[in-house]
Amino acid sequence: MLKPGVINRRLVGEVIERLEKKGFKLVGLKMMHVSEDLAGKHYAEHDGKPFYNDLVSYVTSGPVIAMVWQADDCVTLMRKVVGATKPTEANPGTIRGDYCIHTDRNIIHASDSDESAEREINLWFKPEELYDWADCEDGWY
Ligand code: FUP
Repeated sequence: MLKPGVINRRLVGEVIERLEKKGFKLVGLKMMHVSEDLAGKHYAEHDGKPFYNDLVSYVTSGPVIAMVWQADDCVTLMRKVVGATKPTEANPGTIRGDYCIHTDRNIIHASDSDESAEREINLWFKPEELYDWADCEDGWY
Protein backbone atom coordinates (compact mmCIF):
# COMPACT_ATOMS: atom_id res chain seq x y z
CA MET A 1 0.00 0.00 0.00
CA LEU A 2 1.40 3.36 -1.06
CA LYS A 3 0.63 5.86 1.68
CA PRO A 4 -0.72 9.40 1.12
CA GLY A 5 2.78 10.92 0.96
CA VAL A 6 3.56 9.00 -2.24
CA ILE A 7 0.60 10.55 -4.02
CA ASN A 8 1.44 14.02 -2.69
CA ARG A 9 5.05 13.65 -3.83
CA ARG A 10 4.10 12.34 -7.32
CA LEU A 11 6.03 9.12 -6.73
CA VAL A 12 3.28 6.59 -7.50
CA GLY A 13 4.58 5.70 -10.97
CA GLU A 14 8.20 5.54 -9.83
CA VAL A 15 7.50 3.11 -7.00
CA ILE A 16 5.23 0.92 -9.11
CA GLU A 17 7.86 0.89 -11.86
CA ARG A 18 10.41 -0.55 -9.41
CA LEU A 19 8.04 -3.34 -8.40
CA GLU A 20 7.21 -4.19 -12.02
CA LYS A 21 10.87 -4.19 -13.07
CA LYS A 22 11.71 -6.54 -10.22
CA GLY A 23 9.25 -8.99 -11.76
CA PHE A 24 6.36 -8.94 -9.31
CA LYS A 25 3.03 -9.59 -11.00
CA LEU A 26 0.33 -6.97 -10.38
CA VAL A 27 -3.03 -8.63 -9.71
CA GLY A 28 -4.94 -5.84 -7.95
CA LEU A 29 -4.71 -2.05 -7.71
CA LYS A 30 -7.00 0.75 -6.55
CA MET A 31 -6.86 4.33 -5.29
CA MET A 32 -9.00 4.77 -2.21
CA HIS A 33 -9.59 6.69 0.99
CA VAL A 34 -8.90 4.61 4.10
CA SER A 35 -11.62 4.80 6.74
CA GLU A 36 -10.71 4.93 10.44
CA ASP A 37 -12.30 1.50 10.70
CA LEU A 38 -10.11 -0.04 7.98
CA ALA A 39 -6.98 1.67 9.33
CA GLY A 40 -7.80 0.34 12.81
CA LYS A 41 -8.28 -3.22 11.55
CA HIS A 42 -5.18 -3.06 9.36
CA TYR A 43 -2.95 -1.76 12.15
CA ALA A 44 -4.68 -3.63 15.01
CA GLU A 45 -1.36 -5.13 16.19
CA HIS A 46 -0.09 -1.60 16.90
CA ASP A 47 -3.16 -0.40 18.83
CA GLY A 48 -1.96 1.18 22.09
CA LYS A 49 1.58 1.88 20.91
CA PRO A 50 2.83 5.48 21.11
CA PHE A 51 2.87 5.92 17.32
CA TYR A 52 -0.56 4.34 16.68
CA ASN A 53 -2.73 7.47 16.57
CA ASP A 54 -0.30 9.29 14.31
CA LEU A 55 -0.07 6.25 12.02
CA VAL A 56 -3.85 6.04 11.68
CA SER A 57 -4.19 9.76 11.07
CA TYR A 58 -1.43 9.60 8.45
CA VAL A 59 -2.98 6.76 6.40
CA THR A 60 -6.42 8.34 6.64
CA SER A 61 -5.16 11.83 5.73
CA GLY A 62 -5.53 11.37 1.97
CA PRO A 63 -5.96 8.65 -0.62
CA VAL A 64 -3.67 5.64 -0.79
CA ILE A 65 -2.87 3.14 -3.55
CA ALA A 66 -3.73 -0.40 -2.46
CA MET A 67 -2.10 -3.16 -4.46
CA VAL A 68 -1.73 -6.92 -4.59
CA TRP A 69 1.45 -8.31 -6.11
CA GLN A 70 2.40 -11.93 -6.71
CA ALA A 71 5.70 -13.78 -7.01
CA ASP A 72 7.39 -16.89 -5.72
CA ASP A 73 8.66 -15.96 -2.23
CA CYS A 74 6.74 -12.73 -2.66
CA VAL A 75 6.70 -11.57 0.98
CA THR A 76 10.44 -12.08 1.48
CA LEU A 77 11.37 -10.43 -1.80
CA MET A 78 8.93 -7.55 -1.35
CA ARG A 79 10.20 -6.81 2.17
CA LYS A 80 13.75 -6.68 0.78
CA VAL A 81 12.75 -4.29 -1.99
CA VAL A 82 10.77 -2.15 0.48
CA GLY A 83 13.56 -2.07 3.06
CA ALA A 84 13.70 -1.75 6.84
CA THR A 85 10.88 -0.01 8.73
CA LYS A 86 13.15 2.77 10.01
CA PRO A 87 14.61 4.89 7.21
CA THR A 88 17.81 5.15 9.28
CA GLU A 89 18.18 1.37 8.92
CA ALA A 90 16.87 1.00 5.35
CA ASN A 91 19.62 0.44 2.81
CA PRO A 92 20.03 2.76 -0.16
CA GLY A 93 18.47 1.05 -3.15
CA THR A 94 15.41 0.01 -1.15
CA ILE A 95 12.20 2.02 -1.46
CA ARG A 96 12.30 3.19 2.15
CA GLY A 97 16.05 3.74 1.90
CA ASP A 98 15.64 5.97 -1.13
CA TYR A 99 12.46 7.92 -0.44
CA CYS A 100 11.94 8.34 3.32
CA ILE A 101 13.47 10.33 6.16
CA HIS A 102 11.01 9.72 9.02
CA THR A 103 9.65 6.37 10.25
CA ASP A 104 6.25 7.92 10.89
CA ARG A 105 6.07 9.11 7.28
CA ASN A 106 7.45 6.00 5.61
CA ILE A 107 5.76 5.76 2.28
CA ILE A 108 4.87 2.14 1.81
CA HIS A 109 3.35 -0.81 3.64
CA ALA A 110 4.14 -4.42 2.72
CA SER A 111 2.71 -7.52 4.39
CA ASP A 112 5.19 -9.22 6.70
CA SER A 113 4.09 -12.86 6.25
CA ASP A 114 1.89 -14.99 3.99
CA GLU A 115 -0.72 -15.03 6.77
CA SER A 116 -0.71 -11.22 7.05
CA ALA A 117 -0.91 -10.94 3.28
CA GLU A 118 -3.99 -13.15 3.19
CA ARG A 119 -5.63 -11.22 6.03
CA GLU A 120 -4.81 -7.86 4.48
CA ILE A 121 -5.94 -8.84 0.95
CA ASN A 122 -9.30 -9.93 2.40
CA LEU A 123 -9.52 -6.67 4.35
CA TRP A 124 -8.69 -4.38 1.44
CA PHE A 125 -10.00 -6.15 -1.67
CA LYS A 126 -13.17 -7.87 -2.85
CA PRO A 127 -12.53 -11.11 -4.79
CA GLU A 128 -13.75 -9.49 -8.03
CA GLU A 129 -11.11 -6.76 -7.68
CA LEU A 130 -8.31 -9.30 -8.14
CA TYR A 131 -7.21 -10.47 -11.60
CA ASP A 132 -5.70 -13.84 -12.46
CA TRP A 133 -4.16 -13.03 -15.85
CA ALA A 134 -2.05 -15.24 -18.12
CA ASP A 135 1.57 -14.19 -17.68
CA CYS A 136 3.53 -14.47 -20.93
CA GLU A 137 6.71 -13.51 -19.05
CA ASP A 138 6.35 -16.36 -16.57
CA GLY A 139 9.67 -18.20 -16.31
CA TRP A 140 11.86 -15.24 -17.30
CA TYR A 141 12.36 -13.83 -13.81
P1 FUP B 1 6.49 -2.58 8.70
O1 FUP B 1 5.94 -3.97 8.79
O2 FUP B 1 7.90 -2.52 8.21
O3 FUP B 1 5.56 -1.62 7.98
O4 FUP B 1 6.61 -2.04 10.17
P2 FUP B 1 5.63 -2.03 11.42
O5 FUP B 1 4.44 -2.94 11.19
O6 FUP B 1 6.46 -2.24 12.63
O7 FUP B 1 5.14 -0.53 11.43
C1 FUP B 1 3.98 -0.13 10.78
C2 FUP B 1 4.06 1.35 10.55
O8 FUP B 1 4.15 2.02 11.79
C3 FUP B 1 5.26 1.78 9.75
F1 FUP B 1 4.90 2.01 8.47
C4 FUP B 1 5.72 3.05 10.39
C5 FUP B 1 4.99 3.13 11.69
N1 FUP B 1 5.91 3.14 12.83
C6 FUP B 1 6.16 4.34 13.45
O9 FUP B 1 5.62 5.38 13.05
N2 FUP B 1 7.00 4.35 14.53
C7 FUP B 1 7.60 3.22 14.99
O10 FUP B 1 8.36 3.29 15.97
C8 FUP B 1 7.35 1.99 14.33
C9 FUP B 1 6.49 1.99 13.25
